[in-house]
Formats: sequence, C-alpha cells, structure tokens
Amino acid sequence: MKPRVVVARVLPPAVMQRAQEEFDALLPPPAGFTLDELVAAAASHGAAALVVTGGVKLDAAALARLPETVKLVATCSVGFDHIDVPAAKARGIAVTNTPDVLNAATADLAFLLMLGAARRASEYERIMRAGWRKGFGFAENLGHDLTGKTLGIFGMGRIGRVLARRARAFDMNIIYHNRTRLDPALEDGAEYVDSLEAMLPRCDVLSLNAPGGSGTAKVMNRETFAQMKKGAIFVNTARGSLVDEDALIEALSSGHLFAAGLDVFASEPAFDLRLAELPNVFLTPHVASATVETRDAMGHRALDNVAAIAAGTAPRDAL
Ligand code: 8YV
Repeated sequence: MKPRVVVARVLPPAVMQRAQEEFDALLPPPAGFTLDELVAAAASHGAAALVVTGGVKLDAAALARLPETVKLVATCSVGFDHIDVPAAKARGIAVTNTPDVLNAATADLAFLLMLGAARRASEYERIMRAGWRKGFGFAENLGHDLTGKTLGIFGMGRIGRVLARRARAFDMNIIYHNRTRLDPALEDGAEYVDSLEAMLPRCDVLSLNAPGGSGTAKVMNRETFAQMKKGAIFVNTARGSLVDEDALIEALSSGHLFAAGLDVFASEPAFDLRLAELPNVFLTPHVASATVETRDAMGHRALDNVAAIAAGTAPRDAL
C-alpha cells in the first residue's frame, strides 16, 4: 500500500506528479489548504505525512490537532521557524526541511539586493517608469561600488558561504560572525570576528544569513544599527524576526544607513508599508528561493524525505 500523504500547498507540476505517482497523495485546491482544512484532510485521508511550505504555521496548538496517523511533516523550506519542532517530536512527529538545494538561489538574491541597494536600483527604476526626461548632473544621484568593500556576513552557514563566494568575485573583503568559527579550510579568506558587535563597525555591507527563532530575535536593533558605519548597506534574506523594523526605518530615514535590500519582513505578506515609502530600500517579496529550478529541487527533496520515512529509513534532513 502506498503511503498516505497530504500536500498542503500547490507545488511545481513535476513535484505534484511525482507525489501522485509515488504516494497515495491528497493534493490541495489552488489556494492551498487552510489550517482547518489541512487538519480535516489529514484526518479523512489517514495521512502519514504532510508536505508543507514556509507559509503553513504549525505551532504546538496546531500540531495537537493533527491525527495520530501523522508521523512526518516535510517542509519545502530550509527555515523551520514556522514549525514547533520540539512539540512535533513530543507527539512522535518527525520534521524535515530542504537544506542546500536553495543555497545558490538565496545567495543570488542576496547579491541582487546588495547591488540593488548599492546602485539605487529602486530609485532609478521609478525614475524610468515615471518617464525620465531630465538628465542627472555628473555628481548627482550616485550609488556606491561594491568592489573593494567589506561584506560582513552574520550566519556563515551553507547560504552564507555561497554568498561569500559570489562576493569574492566582486573583489570584496569578507568578514563573518557565527556562533562558532568555521573550519579554516571552509573560510577561503573570510575573516572570523568573534561577536556581531565587533563586526558591525567594520562592515560596508551587512548581510543577515542566520536562521530565525528566539536565538536571533531582533539582533539588529537600535543599538546594533548604531554600531554600523554611517553610510553602510543592510541586506536581509534570512528572516524579518532578526530585525527591529522601527530601528531599521529610523536608520534609513536619518541617513545613518545608505540603503537596505530586504526580502523578508517582521510581518508577511502584510509588511510595514513605511518601508515602501523610503526611496533607499530595494524590496522583494520573500522570493529568495523562488526560481523554477530551486522550487523543483526543494519539492523533490521534501518528497525524498517522505519516501525515506515510508521505506522505514532515516530521512536525510531530519531536524
Ligand atoms: C521559502 C524560505 O520562500 O526556505 C526557506 O526557509 O524562507 C523560503 O525558501 C518558503 O518559505 C517556501 O516554503
């Protein structure tokens, strides 16, 4: 008998097809299942596994509503702050994520944000769309080079290291802070700084690449933004929870920060619209992994984890 699976959100076509072929899969409506619908679907289908995405919040209360048949929640995301993993485990539910396959896409988007912020992409785009008719003076409306600048990476994990590789090709100096120093063989010239506070005054560009959750909540706040150089650039493709957005808005409005590139927000999708009013912010709607290739790979990786559990073997990405 094929394992019973409920897919909570519409996944790329090839992934949906594989789910149908390999499992007894209940697929979602175009808008995805709401939490109530997901709970009901899991019960009526007798699901052993749920395949979810980052948009499906499974806190302890939600997990408690799942039927006892559910033994796995496979999320198509590297982050898992939307799932209460200890609560899941306490109920005998394993949780898996999809690391690695989105490193390149996420690092690419971080780089797009860095360039977009440094080169005033959002302002220039708006000028063009408004029908540019008045030329700029030679010294007007200038952006900044990335070449030769220092990039600080907070969270030198899999994505941070791929970002560092891209930054090296732009002749940037790389410094990083992590809970623990990397094996020097993996540093490839990046310099370890043993605290965020010590790293901040040295960054021309700061990129957040650390996971969300209580350990990193609002690490960027009034005090830490003040420790950044005047004129620095701030980039976030990690989680909005790492940032006190009031403090960020102040730092951008006062000119303390030159610009920011943001893909993630404290509240999504209803993000703080004051950010959209600032000219020096380059914004994207949480799309760092949103490429055809990467979303396919994420979906397949989640199904690999379901298949492993169904076969009675340890899934590659158990949390
Ligand atoms: C997703 C993400 O956009 O993987 C993550 O942690 O934040 C993103 O890749 C998303 O949540 C898709 O499920």
